[in-house]
Amino acid sequence: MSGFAADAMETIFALATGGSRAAVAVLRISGPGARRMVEGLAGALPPPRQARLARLRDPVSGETLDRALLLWFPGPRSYTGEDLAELHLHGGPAVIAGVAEALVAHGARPAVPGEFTRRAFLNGKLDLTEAEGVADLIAAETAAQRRQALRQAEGALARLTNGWAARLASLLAQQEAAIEFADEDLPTDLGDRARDGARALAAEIAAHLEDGRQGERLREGLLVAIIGAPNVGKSSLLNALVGREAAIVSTRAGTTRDVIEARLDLRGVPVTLADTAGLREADSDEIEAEGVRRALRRAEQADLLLAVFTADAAPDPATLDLLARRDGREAVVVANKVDLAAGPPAIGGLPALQVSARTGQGLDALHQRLAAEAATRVGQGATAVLTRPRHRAALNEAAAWLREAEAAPLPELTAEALRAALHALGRLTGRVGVEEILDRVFADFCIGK
Ligand SMILES: Nc1nc2c(ncn2[C@@H]2O[C@H](COP(=O)(O)OP(=O)(O)O)[C@@H](O)[C@H]2O)c(=O)[nH]1
Ligand SMILES: [Mg+2]
Repeated sequence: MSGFAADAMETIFALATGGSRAAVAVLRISGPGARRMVEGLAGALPPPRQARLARLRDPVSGETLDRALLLWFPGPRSYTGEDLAELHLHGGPAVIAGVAEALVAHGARPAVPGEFTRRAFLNGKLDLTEAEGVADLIAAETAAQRRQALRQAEGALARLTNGWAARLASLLAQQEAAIEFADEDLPTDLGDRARDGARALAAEIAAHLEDGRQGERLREGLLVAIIGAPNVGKSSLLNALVGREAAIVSTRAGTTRDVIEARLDLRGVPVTLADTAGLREADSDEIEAEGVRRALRRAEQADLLLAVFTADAAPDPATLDLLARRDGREAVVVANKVDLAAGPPAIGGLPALQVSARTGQGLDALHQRLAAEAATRVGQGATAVLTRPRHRAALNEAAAWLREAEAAPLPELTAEALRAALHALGRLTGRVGVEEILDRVFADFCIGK
């Protein structure tokens, strides 16, 4: 912990905007030296949270480096909780380099990735799940991802977890009271109440765990694997769906050898479409054989299979076999090349969408079908609160301890398990302070001791 204290003594700076050339670059400076450094650069600070145009000067030569907008956020009312200044510079590399050098001359150092948000966390401005939400918001590629990340950054999971932690702490307090003051004049059913409460809480947490991993899937994006025999038009369909030539199309069977992936925004849901090598025995060609192995692996990992057949030939056994063995996972079946022949209405027991990658026939319907499948799997980012495996692991652990608390044969063991459950919730938010919560709960627990 002393490392953090030493860190917090340092004043850090970083570009808040991307590194490429732009009209404006926002540079943030945070830490105890921010006031002195910005005064050194700009002369005087504007009033808190008000923008002012300022001439920034080199501390040694006095040369003007830029005319910039300056904002001042005195701690603790800032993103990091520390004194923080924002410089809206002209976005050229020489301007940025000049100001950065001047800040280093004043004793600041460049921030490491995530350091501003780390300081915000350490100063209690946000918890771990909110910090993760901020990271997700910055990475969000689609509307549904943005919605989910924003809710997370605004504390959806934090509020839920803190609510559970508060209830859990009061159960623990009751249980400990039942143990410690066993011979005093307390309600005798405190232990039962704690166990009932543990059961209810475990059920509530379990309900949130049964969300079909929607949040995690939305965050990562849905993986759709395109599978089928060589030459049925898998690569052509990928290209048609993403609207560009992402994969090479050729009359030569076995052209696609590695897995080619393209991102697609399906009505707000991010989807990775994986085009794979055609499924066939490729004993003469080692590279193609490896391509087929990769195709099968990707098909195993996929959330959804897009099985492609060609309307002008019988369905190939390898793809039919893979479809039959997809254990429970959804598959969309397509009969391609319907410009050459009418396709069968169903293949492998599933209705076959009639499409032509060449003429575009049926592609809208395919697009809609995929979007609907994606939406049922990940939603629109409006409900799920677990967005990372870390969240799931912590809640699984908490629920397991709660069940243990309920079943424990001794009051001491129930208390022990409740405490462990509380710790698991604490790790989720990064606020482990069990003792702190207990102190608070005990404080208004009326026992004359
Ligand atoms: N007539 C017709 N030809 C197609 C269609 N889709 C793809 N092809 C052709 O079929 C061949 C194989 O296509 P490709 O996308 O490389 O198939 P892949 O091996 O499954 O990836 C190419 O010559 C394509 O131009 C279609 O809908 N109609
Ligand atoms: Mg191909």
